[in-house]
Amino acid sequence: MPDMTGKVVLITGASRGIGEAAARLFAAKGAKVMLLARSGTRIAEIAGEIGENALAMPCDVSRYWEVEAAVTACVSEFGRLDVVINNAGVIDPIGHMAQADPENWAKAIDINLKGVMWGMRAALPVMLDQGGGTVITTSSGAAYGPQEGWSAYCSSKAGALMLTRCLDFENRDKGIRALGLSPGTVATQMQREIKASGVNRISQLDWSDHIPPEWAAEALVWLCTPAADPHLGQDISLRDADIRAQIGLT
Ligand code: NJP
Repeated sequence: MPDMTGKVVLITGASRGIGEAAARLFAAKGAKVMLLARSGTRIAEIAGEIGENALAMPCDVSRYWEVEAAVTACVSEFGRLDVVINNAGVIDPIGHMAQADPENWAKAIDINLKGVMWGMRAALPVMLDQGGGTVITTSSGAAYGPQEGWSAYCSSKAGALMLTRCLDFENRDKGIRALGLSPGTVATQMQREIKASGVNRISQLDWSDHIPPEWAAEALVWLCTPAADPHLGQDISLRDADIRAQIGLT
């Protein structure tokens, strides 16, 4: 079982789903956790339940200055920053490109793509000063191929994967571990929104097809261990039976 004692982990999109499960699991493994999301009351409740090793700060990842302020607060409170989980994400807007509302479409890019870059940009100076750190981005199968109605989501996730690759390319030799997690389909609010849309084959999946968010959290913890080093600069996929076995998910 990976031990995260003494590590400081900042998690975006920690108000529910994969991010909430990750905050609880990293803390259970001994880490100090900083929870970020726009729903300030909810993350404060979760941090309160976790206890003294958790802090919450409202943050919209599409605003660089809010992400930078959160990293500064994390370092000032916990003294360092070992892991960033760029997990915040949205599926909206779902719809065909011919009818896309330009502002809504751009908002998804602001969150899913620019938000990932802001997490990397804000954390890197701290991590480089410390001599290293791990940056994990919650990726998606959508980074690799189109899905009907998901042009914003697919293109933002493809871009975020390229950010992981660029981060690794520029910084691996400086101790930065850049990785992505493609979780498969997970039983969270995002899948409820996908189901409600009725668009594309993923909306037709049965709820029992989805993995629990706790599995994705286990994978995020595993990605912080040297066992994941062969995957630096890439995504791992929880659809891969060999990866699941290595993590201990059955
Ligand atoms: O979704 P959900 P998941 N600034 O909707 C936050 C990827 N993924 O846990 O701000 C800051 O329960 C939002 O908080 P709030 C997916 O693309 C999923 O499934 O309070 N935070 C909430 O905490 C995403 O990257 C599946 O609304 C913002 C969280 O994001 C990650 O997994 C499959 C924000 C979303 O929680 C977590 O998604 C896959 C902002 N501007 C990849 N906007 C899947 N579920 O099947 C949103 O391949 N958030």
